[in-house]
Amino acid sequence: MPNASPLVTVMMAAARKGARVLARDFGEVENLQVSRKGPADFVTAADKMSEEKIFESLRHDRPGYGYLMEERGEVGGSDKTHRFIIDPLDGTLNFMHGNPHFSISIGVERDGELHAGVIYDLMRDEMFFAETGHGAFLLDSRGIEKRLRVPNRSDITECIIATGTPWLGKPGHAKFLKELHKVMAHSAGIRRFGSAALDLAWVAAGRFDGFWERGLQPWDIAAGIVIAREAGAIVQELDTENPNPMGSGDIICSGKALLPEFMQHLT
Ligand code: 2AM
Ligand code: CA
Repeated sequence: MPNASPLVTVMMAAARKGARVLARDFGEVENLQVSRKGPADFVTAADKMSEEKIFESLRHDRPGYGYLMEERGEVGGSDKTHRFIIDPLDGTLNFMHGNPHFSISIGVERDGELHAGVIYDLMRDEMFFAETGHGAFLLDSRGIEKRLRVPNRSDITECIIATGTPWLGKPGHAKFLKELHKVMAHSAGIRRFGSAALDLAWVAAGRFDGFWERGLQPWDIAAGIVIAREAGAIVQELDTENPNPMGSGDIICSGKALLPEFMQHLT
């Protein structure tokens, strides 16, 4: 991994430990589908165990760093300059239904700014990683590492746009339908795959040209923001253009040339 710094290497190692838990438990999910209770409790346990393994690994390698984790919440550290932001299973609903599209996302802040991120797609054995100022990379299942650069398409009619739809109990269904209506009328196609972390990584990889979603949590997007940015994408808050969408969780991301038209369809 010639392009991974010691810190990123530590984050990758932690992600692989969480992935071992998820890979084992994903194999069980299919059997559980048929039980009356369904796999929900089992999946919650897999989520928590993945997080424990990641936490244990990072705490060993970087003692003192702080944490924000989906399951455990905030854990303070003696080192006030670093904080890991962890989603131990992004795409839980896919995992629960036996759909092999989910990931582990680990971001790290330095002095309150997003600094580095890794997103691991364990079913495809694809490790996306980036560190501010050093570029974004994909280490693939053959062990080949390649630099990611977003293709700078400007014509939305040639673009695949990813999104996340609000689900049961989440506000904003009507607003989302208006946005979807506009974007699908102008773009080549819409995708909704269910892991916001991977959506951002896939924009970085040029598999999607843009992504927007509202109401996400910091752990869904922390790592993906760094990866997409380092691949040359613009990431910002929807509506305000604030460069840090972690507060509201309303995010838009695309190549620079596409952004003005893309944004126009979301207002
Ligand atoms: P999660 O799997 O960690 O929950 C997809 O729209 C994004 O929203 C995913 O990153 C997913 O992260 C998050 N999400 C949170 N609650 C969800 C739900 N009930 N259904 C679908 N996605 C959800
Ligand atoms: Ca998530």
